[in-house]
Amino acid sequence: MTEDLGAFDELEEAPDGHDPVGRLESAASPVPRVSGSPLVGVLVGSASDLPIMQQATAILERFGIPHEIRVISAHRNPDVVDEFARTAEERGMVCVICGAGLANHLAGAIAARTALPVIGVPLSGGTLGGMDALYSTVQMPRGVPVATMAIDGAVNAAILAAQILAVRDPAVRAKIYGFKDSLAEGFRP
Ligand code: RP5
Repeated sequence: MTEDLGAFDELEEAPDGHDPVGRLESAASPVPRVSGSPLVGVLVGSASDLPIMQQATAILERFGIPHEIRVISAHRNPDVVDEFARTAEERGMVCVICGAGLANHLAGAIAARTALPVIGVPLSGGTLGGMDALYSTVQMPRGVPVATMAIDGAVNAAILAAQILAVRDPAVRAKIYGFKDSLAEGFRP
């Protein structure tokens, strides 16, 4: 499960010791452990989605944002999806990231049941290379938006979630600006 964590590896091992998110944490701290009730829920449709979607949790970890990751499928566990979506807000969540492949109905199923913003990540695992998941995530009917990332765009999903939190959280906002400075300096997550 560690084979495809390129973005996180780069954050950890940026050239010249440049650690755009981590520099805002203790310089000595490797990967900060984030505690507290989760503000961001990361859902994946299958355990096979974890290698990509753990790129999102790695970014959230670096930003110091409490989160949880759960494997629940819109098709295989519809009752769990229903329960998660209906209780996420009362459990203190601020947004939900959903990553799934093939016919990705996870993000839409969550968005149908909560007022929290939902970020969808179409995953590339299937024979159509993720175009199936992209279309099924982005082509939501009017009235039920899902903020759809690029295929396998787990890193951007986490950054967008952080930016949503940053609206009300000056500490996270400062980290976002630090991260943007690092992008201007050449860092690529
Ligand atoms: C989707 O089907 C999952 O999100 C995954 O991307 C894909 C394959 O799932 P598995 O057969 O590997 O469980 O629902």
